[in-house]
Amino acid sequence: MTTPTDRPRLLQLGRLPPFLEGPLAEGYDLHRLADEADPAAFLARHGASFTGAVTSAGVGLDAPTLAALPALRVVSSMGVGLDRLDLPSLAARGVAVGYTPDVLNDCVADTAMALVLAVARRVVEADRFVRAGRWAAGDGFGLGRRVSGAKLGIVGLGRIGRTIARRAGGFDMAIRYHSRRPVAGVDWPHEPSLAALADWCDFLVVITAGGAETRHLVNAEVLDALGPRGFLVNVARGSVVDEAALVRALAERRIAGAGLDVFEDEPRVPEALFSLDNVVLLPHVASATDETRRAMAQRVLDNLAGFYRDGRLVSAAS
Ligand code: NAP
Ligand code: 8YV
Repeated sequence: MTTPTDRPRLLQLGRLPPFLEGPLAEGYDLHRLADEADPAAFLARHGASFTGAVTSAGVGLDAPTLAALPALRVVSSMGVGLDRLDLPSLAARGVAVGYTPDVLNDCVADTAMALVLAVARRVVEADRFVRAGRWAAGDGFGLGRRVSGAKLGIVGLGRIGRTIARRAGGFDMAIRYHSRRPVAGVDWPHEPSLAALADWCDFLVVITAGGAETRHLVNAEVLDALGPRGFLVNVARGSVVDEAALVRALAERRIAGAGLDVFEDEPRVPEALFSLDNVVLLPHVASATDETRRAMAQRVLDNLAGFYRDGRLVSAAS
């Protein structure tokens, strides 16, 4: 049942935190698609009444939903990744797209460093060892690998990649990076070949954009170049790494270990990883702090407010 209102009518796709849903429901005529028993039937009847959609990086806006929203003028997405938004189709329709860059750089970079330290110093494995009573039983735990002064390769020196590099500098790490083009104004050496970067480094941290262009950028060849003393950390998108090749490389100890925040078919994680002690697995939480998620939520609201005020978003994806 829908009732006319002066407030712009917004369609909510997927779950959003209460500190975003609350203000959205106050400022807009918000409708959650997930509340509908038959979302397709709902959209067929009411799709034309929505001028805005609010979503998140992990949910995006799929083609059937976009087609069912003929009056859509703005999409506001919580997150920086744009791989689940069809930007060319949205642009062709004249739909403005807002997202939340920069406000999450610090926390995602912190998580990348947490994974570097966790896999190298075997933090999670050591915790399991203590809880299982093995320390008390007199078992030996063995040695980890030194992080300070080690070599860090960054795949994607964008906003977050640069933030990771600065943190790694604090650990006296040597830094090189790979991206399609060298980044102007930075001193870290650019490595045009990803395999060569993997061969050079001790830790390969992946923080490129997702999507078709970066699919399986980190493949079996890159993992073999990383080698049995190299660690992979992925805080970008699961699609950037050939996950089947990664599972094989980890199981066969052809790489030393991996710290993974993202997976190819989230929230499904390959079961073969569960029994490996050389991996640390996170449920896509790199930006998930109270402070950062609130800042992201605020940017979602600011993008919508700007658009409905004068057509200008604070952070427009173009
Ligand atoms: P950004 O500033 O746009 O940086 C993206 C970087 O990826 C650029 O350095 C870009 O350089 C590089 N890149 C793009 N395509 C490439 C390719 N084919 N080969 C090599 N490098 C490529 O983005 P950001 O804000 O740092 O965010 C990066 C990504 O992190 C997001 O798109 C998102 O998917 C992911 N992310 C994940 C989480 C999480 O919770 N795990 C949180 C936030 C973001 P060139 O264009 O020069 O190649
Ligand atoms: C979150 C992310 O998963 O920003 C991104 O691209 O992957 C993460 O910050 C998500 O968008 C939270 O809504």
